[in-house]
Amino acid sequence: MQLSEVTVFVGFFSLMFFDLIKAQWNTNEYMKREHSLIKPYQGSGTGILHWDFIGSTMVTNNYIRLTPDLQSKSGAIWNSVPVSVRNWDLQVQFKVHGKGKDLFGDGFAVWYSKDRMQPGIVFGSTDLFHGLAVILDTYSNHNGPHNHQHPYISAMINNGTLHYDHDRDGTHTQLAGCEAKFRNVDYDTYISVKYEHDVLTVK
Ligand SMILES: [Ca+2]
Repeated sequence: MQLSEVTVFVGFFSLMFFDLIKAQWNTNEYMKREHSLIKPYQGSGTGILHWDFIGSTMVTNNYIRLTPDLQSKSGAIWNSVPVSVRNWDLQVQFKVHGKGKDLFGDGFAVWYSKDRMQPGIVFGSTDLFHGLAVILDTYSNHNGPHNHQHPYISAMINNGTLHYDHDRDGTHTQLAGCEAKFRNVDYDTYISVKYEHDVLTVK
């Protein structure tokens, strides 16, 4: 993967009621302000410095909601500053909740991609993307063979030639994945994505 040599952006996307409470980007223990979302998100102006949002995304002082608890909604928030460091480490604090008992939304993804602000069918961004997607899939389409439960977290790398297949929940293009129970829980969930010395670690 040659991500350090291209211009990449960070984005978050969801098709569900999702609150992004905090997102931080660390490089060698040094937080990069231009890649971080820090409270209060909304200052005196209407925008967020270094971040752009589209679709149903709503920003308040305390949280960023990608989508409301309604059908067929999508939203995204993208960092507007290209990433120039080779090794990086980011954390996202989030909550996935709604009025439904169990099923709501398709999921969301943390994007490290060249294809910024391009709404599409793959968790709010474009198919045939360039870069990395860490996908938090909450809906089991499961029309093909796989035996994991949902929610399911997986990583996918693309050079613009691979299609994400929702019918198979992306399993044939994933690098790896695991189940994680983050839907409709009372507490916030944290995900850590680290890319260091060509090794990707998601916790
Ligand atoms: Ca799915």
